[in-house]
Amino acid sequence: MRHYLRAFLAAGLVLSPLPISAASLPYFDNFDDDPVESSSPPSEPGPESGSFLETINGQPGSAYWNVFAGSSPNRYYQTGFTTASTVNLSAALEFPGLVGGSFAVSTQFAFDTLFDINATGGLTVGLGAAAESAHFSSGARYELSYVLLSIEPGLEPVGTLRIEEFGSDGRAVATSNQIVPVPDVAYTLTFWGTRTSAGLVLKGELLASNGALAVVSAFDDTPLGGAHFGYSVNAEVPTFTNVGINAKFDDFLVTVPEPSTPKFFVAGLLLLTFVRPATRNPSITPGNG
Ligand SMILES: [Ca+2]
Ligand SMILES: [Ca+2]
Repeated sequence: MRHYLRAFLAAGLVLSPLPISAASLPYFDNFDDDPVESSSPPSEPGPESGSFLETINGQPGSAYWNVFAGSSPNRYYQTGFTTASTVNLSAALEFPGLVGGSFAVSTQFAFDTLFDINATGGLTVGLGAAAESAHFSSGARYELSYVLLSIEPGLEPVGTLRIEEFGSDGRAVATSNQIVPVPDVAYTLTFWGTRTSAGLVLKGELLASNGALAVVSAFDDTPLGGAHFGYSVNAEVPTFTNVGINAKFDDFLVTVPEPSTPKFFVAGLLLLTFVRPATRNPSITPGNG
C-alpha cells in the first residue's frame, strides 16, 4: 500500500497555493493512522492536507462521524444513526484543483445494524462530487448512491447504484443493475467524471468483496463546477416508522484521472482491497423476495 501511495504522490500535480481548508491533489487518507474515537475528522499529515467537514442536514459540526477501530485491522470512519425523519449526512473535503476538470473519487465501505422497522424507509450511502458546498443536503452537486432500503414511490429498488445531479441547470439521472446489499461485505465505490468538449461523462462502479458488480454512467452537457467531494448518507422516512444504520467508510482517494489513469486507479484499489487480511468470511444471504 505504501508503494501504491508513493506512486500516486510521485505522479501528483504541482498546484499553486490553495486555501488552507482545501486538500491537495492527489489525495489519499489512510484512516489506520488516525486516532480512534477522535473528536476531529481524519486528516493526513503533509503533503496531503485538509480535513473532512462533517454535517447533518447542512449544519456544520452537528454530525456524528468518528474514527473507529474495526473488527479487522482497519480503522474506518463511521456515522451511525436511527431516525424517523429525513436526514442528510455528509463528510466532505474541498478540492479547488478539480473545478472545471476531470475527477476520480473512491472509497470502501461496509454497513451493519441496518434496520427498517416498518419496511417503508429509504436509505442510501455513497459519494458526493463537484458540490457547491460540503453540505450535500442542498446546492448543486452530483451524487453516486447505493440504495440499501427503498421507499416507494420515488426511490429506485434496493441494490441499485444511482448517479444523480442536483442543481438548477437540469438533472442527469441514471441507474445501474441491482446487486443485493449484504451487511459486513466490503464494497469499493468509485465515481469518475471525465471532461470532454461536449460536457462531463459520469461513471460509477460498485464492486463487492463477494464479486458482485454494479455499473452506471450518465452524461451532463452542463457540467457542475463545485469543489467539494466526500461521503454522503441519506435517509428518507415516512411518519410512524424508523430506520437506522451504521455506515463504515474506509479510506478516501481523490485523483485527477489522465487518459491512462483508470486502469492504474482500479489496480490500486484492488490492491487496497485484497492486501488486507480478512477477519471473517462474509456470508451471502439472498433477499427475501
Ligand atoms: Ca490518516
Ligand atoms: Ca448539469
